[in-house]
Amino acid sequence: MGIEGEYEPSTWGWVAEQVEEYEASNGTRANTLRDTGLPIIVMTTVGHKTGKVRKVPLMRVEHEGEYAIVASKGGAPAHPGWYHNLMADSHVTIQDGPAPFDAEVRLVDGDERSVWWHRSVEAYPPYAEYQEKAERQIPLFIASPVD
Ligand code: F42
Repeated sequence: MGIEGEYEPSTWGWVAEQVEEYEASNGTRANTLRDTGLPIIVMTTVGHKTGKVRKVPLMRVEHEGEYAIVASKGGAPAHPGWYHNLMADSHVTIQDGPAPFDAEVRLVDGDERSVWWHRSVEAYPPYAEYQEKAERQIPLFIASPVD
């Protein structure tokens, strides 16, 4: 099914460049966060206000084919813009390697969130610092592939 429409790159240059190089290389380049060497994925959403296609690199937190989507924005006080896109429309595409696939996201809480939060911090330890810094609970979605 995919997501179609006009792509609007992020206003953050380093983010837009990472997406561009990741897609151009089918995920073989720009597939880690800067100098951390830790792997990323690229999630595509539709802007709930603009209708434009939005692409966000995120840390790769995978478990049995599902992915954590951690709306940390580096511990910023406000949720990232894409959080609102996911709340309005749960359909996304995820690229983790050469080909994107369709997925549905759902916001999780309670025990389920705890389990995935631990997995997320294991994959990318700075999430713990971001949570301490942020005066909000960092939203965590799970993305599950759909046919
Ligand atoms: N961000 C995370 O939150 N978690 C991660 O694990 C993460 C990892 C990561 C790895 C590599 C990398 O390059 C970036 C990484 N980021 C991570 C940053 C992430 O990719 C996003 O850039 C970041 O979360 C900020 O998202 P944002 O949507 O707030 O982006 C800003 C800069 C932006 O470009 N915003 C747009 C704008 O014009 O300001 C709006 C985008 C948008 O979706 N607009 C909606 C629309 O309708 O089009 C409206 C949204 C609304 O506010 O209601």
